[in-house]
Amino acid sequence: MATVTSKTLEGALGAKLRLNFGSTVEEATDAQMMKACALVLRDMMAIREVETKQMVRREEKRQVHYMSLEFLMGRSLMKNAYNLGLLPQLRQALENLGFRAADIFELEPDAALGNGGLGRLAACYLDSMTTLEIPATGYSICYELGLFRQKIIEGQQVELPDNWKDLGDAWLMPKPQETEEVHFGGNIREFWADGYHHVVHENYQTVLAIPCDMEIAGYETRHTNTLRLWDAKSPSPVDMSLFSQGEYLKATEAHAMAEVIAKVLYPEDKHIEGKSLRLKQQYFFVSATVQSVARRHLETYGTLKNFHEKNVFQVNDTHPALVIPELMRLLIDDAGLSWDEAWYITTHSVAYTNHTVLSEALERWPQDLIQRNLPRIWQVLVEISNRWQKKVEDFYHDSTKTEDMAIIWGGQVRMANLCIAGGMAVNGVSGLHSGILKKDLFRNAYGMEPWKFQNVTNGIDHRRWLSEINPGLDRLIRDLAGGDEYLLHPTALSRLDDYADDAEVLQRLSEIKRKNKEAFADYARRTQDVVLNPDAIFDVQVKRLHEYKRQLLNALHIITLYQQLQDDPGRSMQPQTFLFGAKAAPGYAVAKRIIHLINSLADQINHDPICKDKLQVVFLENYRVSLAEQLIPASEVSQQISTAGKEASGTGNMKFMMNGALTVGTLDGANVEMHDLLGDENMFLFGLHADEVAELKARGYLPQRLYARDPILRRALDQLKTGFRDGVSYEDLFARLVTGSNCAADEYLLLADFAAYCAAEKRMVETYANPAEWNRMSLHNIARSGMFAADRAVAEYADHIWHVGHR
Ligand code: 26V
Repeated sequence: MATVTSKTLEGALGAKLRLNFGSTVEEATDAQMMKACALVLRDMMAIREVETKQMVRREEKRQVHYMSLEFLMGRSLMKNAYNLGLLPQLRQALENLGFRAADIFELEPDAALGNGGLGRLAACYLDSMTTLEIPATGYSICYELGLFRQKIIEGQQVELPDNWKDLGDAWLMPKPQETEEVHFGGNIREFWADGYHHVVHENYQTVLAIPCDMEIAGYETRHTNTLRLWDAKSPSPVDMSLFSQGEYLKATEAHAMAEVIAKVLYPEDKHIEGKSLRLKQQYFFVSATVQSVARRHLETYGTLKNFHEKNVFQVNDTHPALVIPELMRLLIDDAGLSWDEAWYITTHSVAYTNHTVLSEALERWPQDLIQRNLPRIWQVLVEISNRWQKKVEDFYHDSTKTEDMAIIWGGQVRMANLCIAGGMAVNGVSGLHSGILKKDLFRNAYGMEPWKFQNVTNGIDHRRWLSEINPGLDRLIRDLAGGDEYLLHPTALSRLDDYADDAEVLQRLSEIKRKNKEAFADYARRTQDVVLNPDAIFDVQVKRLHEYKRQLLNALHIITLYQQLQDDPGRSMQPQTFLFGAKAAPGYAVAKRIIHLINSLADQINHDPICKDKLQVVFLENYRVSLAEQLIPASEVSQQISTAGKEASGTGNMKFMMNGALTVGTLDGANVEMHDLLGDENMFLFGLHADEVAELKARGYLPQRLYARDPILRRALDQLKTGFRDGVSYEDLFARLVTGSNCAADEYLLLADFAAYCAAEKRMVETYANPAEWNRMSLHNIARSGMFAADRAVAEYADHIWHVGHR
């Protein structure tokens, strides 16, 4: 392709504005300009996408189908321009046309089609799969409303709808000619004819699945992949037979049922509710995907018998688990294969990643829900379950193991066991987590089929999460570590270690951080209406709000610091600014109370003159990808303080490390691997280890004792009861930690880790007083972070699970 200059882009943008909005450059609003930019880049990617598809077909390559109910994409304009190598030209073109590039970028809404880590991981992997030139497609639902927008009103979370498509749909390309039909309800008729057993699904309701494709550009490659988002439509606006009988409302029911499927992303990320709509979402996107992949395969190869050689479905947690019975159904009912042939193909084309060990998040569906909504899938599940159960019995001859490994049991369908039975690989997302799967959660399955179990430690898109969002640091790395080599070879970052004692380099690093802090303070003033003190340590905890992540432990420590300051208001101290960002699932009452508490505490501290220039607490509203992109480069301390054994991996931890923040953390998830790379001396580790947590719980954990014994802890906890100047008492949170109510007190062992946490924070602050030491540690963190690039993780999937080649 001819080189694209800013002039070419100016011409293309002008033309788009005329053709799509009937507007001149002078008349165009920022929003129109943002859309025009998206459309111009989309055109370029569309051409490449066609070429990529032709190549994949011609060379008969094996393809990866990454199935996930969530893709937390965030913004795409800057990212796509960056990957296409056009970011400087686009900036220039916008300025030349009289627009502020930064304003245009900031106008783009986040595509928040995900809750948190699991969805963001899928987005990072799409980037890496494309950059590594792996033929891959992501599949999900084209939710009309993404994750809710959070407002804080009087200290409390209020949820507002996220209408992202108003502007964000510029990236979507509807492909109505590739619509699939998905069938719900009805009944199954079976009969014998011509010596064959026939199965017919009758009286079902049809929902149309219409693909809306989003192109994914790779970095320094023409290879282009697709994120296929299925939109749900009813085949007819009304049921004419009911309509003509005068049943007007009833006539529109099917229509409403169909279209509600793609209405909204479920905002619960750690708790499953057996909701029929959620099941319908899952089957809708699974069935549409399997049909569309099989259709393309048939077009290319004329048979499905080699399906597993050319396709692999990666299922992101169990949410797409119905891919297993759906593929079986299609191979048997539609393609006429035998059960054994179909099972061989299925169990050689599905791989499962587990993302949590929390029992409340393990999917189990009431069997009657499946029976009613998916009658044919239910039959297939029963057969899979029976055969699996027999295999387990023959292997173990142990009824407790049969029960533990069962797929259908006690009126429920257990999706993780289905994935283990029907998949060729099962992996966890960090060394510790994969070990827990083998030793604990899935120990019996591991005992029977150990070869299926693997680990792939998570990774992040370092081009987005370092180079794109932290241009100052990017420049330093290019100067020191071999130019842009690290962008495709992230371990080149390790060359930074050569400069550990170079005072000039360390000085530059600290100036970059200082600039980023000032830039964030500016952003926070504009968008959050808070004034941050850039002389203070930026100590940050941003992630979904969950008790196991222990935001409340962070808050208790801050209460202690405040109480110490009250005892001695003249005390000189290193100023600290504690920043929080977190959304709580709307139905998770305790999480919402913790948000309220943090806001009450912030209100108290920020209004107390003794805290001026010493202590500050800020709850950032509406934490999301685009806010993370501003905040992380400015952060100095990364709080990763989950109860050991609970956080499967964490990926925020990696983003902070890569941007030179130092971690205060427990030995949990990928923190363990960070610690392996960094040693005790380059992070602030504290707290019980995973095995100690288990032992303590087995012995009988008594938080009341800690409350009685430790006066500092007791005083902080008592403050929860008293509350703060807004007069709200947090006695309920106190009870949850100390006395327990309907559950055991302090499930996540905050009290057990409190003293160690305070000590770690103290070490951190002491180290901060020595800038040379701090900057050296920061540089070392960046240097060691290459291991956490998604490119490494995706290459491991490609080599050990998918068996596909890559760049
Ligand atoms: C569960 C459910 C239950 C039903 C409603 C919707 C929903 C959505 C998500 C989930 C599973 C959440 C699991 C999850 O997000 N795990 C996170 O995955 C990250 C990527 O592997 C990992 O870094 C985090 O440690 C882990 O908590």
